[in-house]
Amino acid sequence: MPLYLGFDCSTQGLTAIVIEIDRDTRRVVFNQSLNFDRDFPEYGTNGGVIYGVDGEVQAPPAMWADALDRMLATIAQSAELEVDDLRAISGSAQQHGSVYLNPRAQEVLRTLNPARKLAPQLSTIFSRAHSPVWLDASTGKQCREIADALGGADRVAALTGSPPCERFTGPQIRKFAVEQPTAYADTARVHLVSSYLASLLAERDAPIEPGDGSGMNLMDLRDQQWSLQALDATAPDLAARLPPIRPSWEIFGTLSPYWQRRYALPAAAMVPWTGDNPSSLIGTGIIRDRVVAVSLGTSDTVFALTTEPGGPSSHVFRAPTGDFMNLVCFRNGSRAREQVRIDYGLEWDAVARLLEKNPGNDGRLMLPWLEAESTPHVAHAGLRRFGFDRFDGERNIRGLIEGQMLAIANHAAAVAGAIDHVIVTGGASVNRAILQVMANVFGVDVYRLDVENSAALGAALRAYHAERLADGEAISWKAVVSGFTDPQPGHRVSPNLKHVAMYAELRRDYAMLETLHRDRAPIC
Ligand code: ADP
Ligand code: XUL
Repeated sequence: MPLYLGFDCSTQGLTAIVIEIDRDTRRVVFNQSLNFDRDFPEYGTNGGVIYGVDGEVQAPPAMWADALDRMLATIAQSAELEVDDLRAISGSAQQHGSVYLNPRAQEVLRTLNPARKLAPQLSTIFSRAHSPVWLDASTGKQCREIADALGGADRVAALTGSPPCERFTGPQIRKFAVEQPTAYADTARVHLVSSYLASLLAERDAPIEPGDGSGMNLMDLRDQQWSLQALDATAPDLAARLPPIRPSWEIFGTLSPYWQRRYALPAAAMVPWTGDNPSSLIGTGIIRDRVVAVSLGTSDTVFALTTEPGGPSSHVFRAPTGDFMNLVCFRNGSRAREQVRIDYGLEWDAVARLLEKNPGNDGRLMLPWLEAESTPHVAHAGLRRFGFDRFDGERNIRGLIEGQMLAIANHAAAVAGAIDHVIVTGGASVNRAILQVMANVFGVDVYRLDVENSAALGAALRAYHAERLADGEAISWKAVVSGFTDPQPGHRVSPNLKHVAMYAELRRDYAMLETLHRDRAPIC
């Protein structure tokens, strides 16, 4: 029975999902994750990343390669899988992060020794040892320079889908080119995390896919090609250093001989990798109007499909369907929730009881900006409490989670307009009490999906879609996602009407506070 493999290399770990599809069967047959901190302690990460000075946040690209190697070993050894039936592979990765390869990389990738582990063989290929990732907020200066060169932040947004943003790849590349010109000169390729990992599987340069390419401030959103203007405003000779942009569903190679020999895997078709959010758009089955997806991962994101770009959303990306997607991203997601939980010494079930005990927190609000925030832009980190202090554990926990849900619901209006229901995914989506707050705040039903990692599922579904197209079957997206992403009544959380009006009032209060306390001159 045909198998399709999807990876998701997120901030904190690597997940792989294998789906089995034929005429009568559609099911997930493998779903496992590795956690970077726990399973790869030798890289010294905290939440998958390494915090530096002045807002710098990076991660070792060798760690991602190591995780890929270990996961493929597990897949190859899995008793449940007939790996010979593996037809196609795709993946997704945290967006915006970049990997810098030197001119020797191509040759090293072509001559990998299947008897040896992958990561040590890559030790000579990087022109920059660590990759800047989406949590990095160190490029405000470069954002302003790019905006100035292109006629203002609005012009950059009209061209690339987003104003210059600190975490986006273009400003990150500019900073590297200016501050480390020798290392930049020794860079032959700048990959996204997604296209880097795809290249490791194919042993050749993988293309960048338009969904993830939209998170760079470098791609012309409409024609889905590099914008030469944006490239010029960013760094010298950048065009020669970027891989081509190719359609999301265009097969670009096969699983390389290294992996075939190392783990006795077949020459499965390689489908371009995308970003975790565009991939989740597929993995949550968002192919309808008036539905918005909320991902409660390391970041919290809200996104929805749209056929035309425009409107007030802070980011417009290309979707892997060829349409567009609106997105907002909150930097203070699961890490902030996890931190307050630990600070007040509670397990998740105790957090749930607190949320249920006193919805609305007696009107006490918190702006949940434990770290610098991206929506709205807030450079100065720190929780802002109104009407309580840090010693009141219950109010702090409710204040943070309710504050996050109020922010998500308020900003969702820019992403999707009117909303009939919400699909929720990501690590925190298993927490029903959080989903109840979300349903009460939105005032609509919230559905959790069977498969919690919608990015990896989306990648497996994209692999299936591309392989079917290549085989001459004009398959629709509805047919692709059917049976995997249908909201189940048992997973529905409905708003409690007793609380909806109260939260509607709190949403207005929260929006006012946010306006008062956000940065006056936002970068992004
Ligand atoms: P990412 O894909 O961004 O790496 P995940 O979507 O896997 O992240 O989510 C990981 C997060 O899920 C953890 O940081 C953790 O705080 C959160 N999480 C796990 N279990 C729960 C729970 N029961 N309630 C709330 N949050 C949870
Ligand atoms: C989106 C964003 C994050 C990362 C990590 O713009 O920065 O959601 O993709 O998940």
